[in-house]
Amino acid sequence: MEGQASRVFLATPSRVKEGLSGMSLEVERKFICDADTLKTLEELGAVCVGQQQFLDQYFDNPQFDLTLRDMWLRKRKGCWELKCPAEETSGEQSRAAALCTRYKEIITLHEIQLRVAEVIPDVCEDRDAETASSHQDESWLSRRNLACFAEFTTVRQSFNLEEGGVQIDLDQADFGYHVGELEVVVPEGGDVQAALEKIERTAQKLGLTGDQRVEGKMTIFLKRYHPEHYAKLLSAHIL
Ligand code: V4E
Repeated sequence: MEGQASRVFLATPSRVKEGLSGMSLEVERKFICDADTLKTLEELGAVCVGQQQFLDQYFDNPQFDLTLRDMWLRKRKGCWELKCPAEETSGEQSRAAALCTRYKEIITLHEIQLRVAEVIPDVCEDRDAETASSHQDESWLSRRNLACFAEFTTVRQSFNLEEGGVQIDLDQADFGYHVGELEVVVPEGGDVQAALEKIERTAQKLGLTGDQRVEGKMTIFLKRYHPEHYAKLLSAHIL
């Protein structure tokens, strides 16, 4: 299986973690999944730990002020999430690390609004209104001219191998794109290098030998359906 990409995300991907004040680090590597992937997982003794379906809706303003800063605001399962680039940490010079990108994932609505406000000014004078908003109240979007630019549904199957800590997700997007992800969540200040090594070992077990970056669902979606937006992100070296 040629062609894969790794990413590091500062993240709290599970809703269960929403109450925690600390931020965790999510290390992620995409890979091409084909008809043999499930067979390989089976042969390796991988355990299916769940299947889910979710709708992702991504938001930006007409100038693409968020995505041109590599900030990805989305609504998934009724909850807001913001991914933004994280600073590089030391000791990540390996080949696996060279394939990584780093993002913080913020899931607290107020924190998301503060981050968005740093980039897009509020057209409304009443700034207090924002502090009162909820996941249901979407007036903060219009105050910043934010609208949905991409929407797709994913069916995700998740697997674990015996060596703990690496989640393997096989995603099938409703616009006909399949992609796999190897993911390790590291607590804030945790050992990123160890996570990268775990992912590398899992990648080797799966036979992922290539070192080409594999495109994510959004990249393919924009390329197909919003080529102008895609071209801007490409020339800004975001994608
Ligand atoms: C960060 C990002 C985007 C937002 C979507 O991120 P992604 O991890 O692809 O979402 P998903 O649903 O597959 O995973 P989950 O969040 O459920 O773990 S869209 C583009 N980016 C940037 C980006 C990049 N520059 N390079 C690679 C390989 N991936 C993403």
